[in-house]
Amino acid sequence: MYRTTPPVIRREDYRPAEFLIDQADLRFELDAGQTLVEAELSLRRNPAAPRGDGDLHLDGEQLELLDLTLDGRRLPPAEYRVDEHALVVRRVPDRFRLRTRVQIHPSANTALEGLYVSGDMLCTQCEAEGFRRITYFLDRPDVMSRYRVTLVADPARYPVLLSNGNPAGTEELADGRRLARWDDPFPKPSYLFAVVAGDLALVEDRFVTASGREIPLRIFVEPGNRDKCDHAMRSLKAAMRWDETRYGREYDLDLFMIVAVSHFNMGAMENKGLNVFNDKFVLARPDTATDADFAHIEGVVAHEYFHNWTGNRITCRDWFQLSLKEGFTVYRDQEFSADQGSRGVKRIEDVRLLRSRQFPEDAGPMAHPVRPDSYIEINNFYTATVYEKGAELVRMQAGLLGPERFRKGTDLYFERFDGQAVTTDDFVACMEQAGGLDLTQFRRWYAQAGTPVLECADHYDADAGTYTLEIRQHTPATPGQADKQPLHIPFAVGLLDAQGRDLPLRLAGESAASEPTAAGVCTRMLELRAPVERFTFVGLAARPVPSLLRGFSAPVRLRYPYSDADLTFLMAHDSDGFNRWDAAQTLAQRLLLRMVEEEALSVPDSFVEAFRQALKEAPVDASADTQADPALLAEVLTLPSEGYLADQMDCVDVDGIHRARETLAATLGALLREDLLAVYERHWQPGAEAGDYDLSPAAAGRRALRNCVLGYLGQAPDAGIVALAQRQFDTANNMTDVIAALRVLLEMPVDVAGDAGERALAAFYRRWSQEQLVLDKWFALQAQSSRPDTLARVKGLMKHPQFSLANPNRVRALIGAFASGNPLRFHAEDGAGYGFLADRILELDPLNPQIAARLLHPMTRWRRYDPGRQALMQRQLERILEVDGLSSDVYEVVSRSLG
Ligand code: 0A1
Ligand code: ZN
Repeated sequence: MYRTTPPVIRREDYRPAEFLIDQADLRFELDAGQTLVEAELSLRRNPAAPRGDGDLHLDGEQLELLDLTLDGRRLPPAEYRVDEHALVVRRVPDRFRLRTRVQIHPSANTALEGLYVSGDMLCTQCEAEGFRRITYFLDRPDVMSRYRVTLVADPARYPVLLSNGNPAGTEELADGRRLARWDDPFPKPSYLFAVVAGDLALVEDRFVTASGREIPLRIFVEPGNRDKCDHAMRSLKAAMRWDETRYGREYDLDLFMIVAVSHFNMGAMENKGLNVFNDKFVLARPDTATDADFAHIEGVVAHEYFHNWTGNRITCRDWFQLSLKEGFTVYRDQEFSADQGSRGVKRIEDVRLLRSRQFPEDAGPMAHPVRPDSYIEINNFYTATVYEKGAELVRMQAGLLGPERFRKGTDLYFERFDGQAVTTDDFVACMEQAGGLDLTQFRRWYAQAGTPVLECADHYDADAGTYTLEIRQHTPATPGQADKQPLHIPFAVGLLDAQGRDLPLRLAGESAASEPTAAGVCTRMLELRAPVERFTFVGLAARPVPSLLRGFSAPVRLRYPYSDADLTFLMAHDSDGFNRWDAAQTLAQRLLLRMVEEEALSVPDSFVEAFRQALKEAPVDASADTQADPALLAEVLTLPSEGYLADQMDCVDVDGIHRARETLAATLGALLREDLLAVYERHWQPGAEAGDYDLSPAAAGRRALRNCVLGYLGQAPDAGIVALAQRQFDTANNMTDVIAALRVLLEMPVDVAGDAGERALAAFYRRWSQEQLVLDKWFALQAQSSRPDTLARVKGLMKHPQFSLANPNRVRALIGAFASGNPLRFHAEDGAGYGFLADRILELDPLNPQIAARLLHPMTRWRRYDPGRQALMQRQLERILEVDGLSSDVYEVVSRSLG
């Protein structure tokens, strides 16, 4: 907690550690109230580091030091000193053993960093700097040690005792306690350390690796959740196989474990051999989890597993290199998920997330490069930029190299750096070498913040049969980075003829054209380097329609003066599924932004007809990545979100955006009623709903389409539509359909639906009041309601017996869903939403600074609103900043946003 300004950590100040810890032997006497931690560390001077003052500085926070010996000699107070952040041992030898004994208090740990209590269990979270709350250590990722761990606890409370690595025996002690030993043969940084103790239920399976080793797979959950682990286990096995076939990476320990905990700040954590998960990314049954939940579980389980190679075997030199492991691992999990279901839909979802989270971040006060230059609190840098933009940088390199050379590059990376702590630059160097490319200019992507803007213009010369594309790039200034350099940008392009077919592509100076593939696709990867680039295609008998930035080949904002007719044409014909979707989004976005400007604007017939056409073609069965895929069609029919529209405006008109979206949806719902009902009924299979539930991507796609259609019908409701939603709510056997129906019922006006929404909500609560993850949905639905009394309702729910500030999932479900998921009500003109959020942040900060800082985000972009709202948000931010003893987490976010 800081009274004065907390220190800034800078990348340029990186120095190798003066000491290394080769071996760490830890003994825990575990108890919720107080735990004793004894550490015996084998230290030596780092030959690669210059000699410092001769003292050893170990990180340590909130530890009570009970005992300290060096090579067996108890140290007198004159030979060491302890402060709030460190233990300094004076004049140590070049090689020695240091033994510390400390006491810590898990049940008092509300920050959920270090060793803490979740429900009835004890667990740890050490990334980024939580290990220093467990014992004195060199708590930095470039110090990699071998750990041997002994856990001692009361077997009645903590029968299961887990740590990293391989089990090394258990003992029953004379005093009735149980002892368990764990040995991790792979050197690792302290942030990957983990301990779990509890009365846990076990689900076990096996995986045989490529080289024939049989690995037990164990998922530990709270008793009562054993029936919700199938999907996580299936995902884990699929991820293990995928990493072998796609990257040649085999699992290395004798055992792999996942533990699901109910109190967790983030999604999950890749601790070596012992991944600890927020239980929402493990537990799922069709009746408790939606298709989106199932997809997230698959992605997160894979992500954490993939970290075993990209993060654990090869880790980060320092926290500025966080994207080394996160960007690459997100890219890997995205590709894995793409291979499990529809590749086209997955790309759309990923880009939607990038545009709705990362683009605004890159355009706001928290903008930072993928490899940041400085931070106050590293926990604030687990961002969409480091993760999602970082993944796009890896994707671009994979695209520039092509699959074979990219695989050579990753093989080289694993071979060269196994067991080391390295930098993003080391990664790029491997790609450069294996690809035989010069990525000097590409490296700027890691150093430069902000989303590049590409302005495209074109010219068709009928006489010469040439078509010239001119592309200008510029990157807007971001805090601390006024001038930007041009980037190396892969820019995928196709040209369509009047029938919508891909044309063969030949650039001026080339002897032959590239021809469309058997599937009719002809895409050319252009590479932009200069601020302005021109490309001339030859041999074109007529003016083509360009399909630009296919597959979203680079994380940029594209500007090209498409006519509405061009967009409608691309939406119907583009061979690139992503661009078909993007054309529909651009069309809808343009119309919506015009409707925001002109309140009375009516929806053009052409727009309604484009939707009608898409609905008419709606098929029953999925065939991946074609127009005929119901999941893809659902994406095409989904209007851009309020947040995304806000990001397109210079001054956000909260009410205008909401009104425009509602008006457009209601118009479509009314004018297309028959077509929508036809699609709904075609995909409504009462037999299937009552009987077996189908989790396949195809079935999930049908549900997505049907629920999208129901959403439109619900915007223009009558008694028939109310009955339809009611029937779905009452009879559906899966959470996807139940929640979709409930959302529609809740949003319908009372004069049409009566109290159907409230009754459904109450029934939902009665059914699920004991299932915490389902209850989170109940809280979130109410917090996201567009009803005028939502804030009052949220305040009421804070007093609900099942609400607790101590559980991050619950806080996110209520406060987070309101502040980030309900722009209309959060940004109410009177500022009540802002005052409410500031109060909650001040309440949470002393308990859990990470969660408090994350909740702040919707307020950090205050400058983008009208003067009235700006002033109201600014006042709340200033009010927060005035408080004594703010955490460094909240201090950094608030001071940056005001700065
Ligand atoms: N490395 C994890 C994310 C994570 C980061 C920080 C945490 O605590 C502050 C917890 C988890 C991942 O990428 O999955
Ligand atoms: Zn990760």
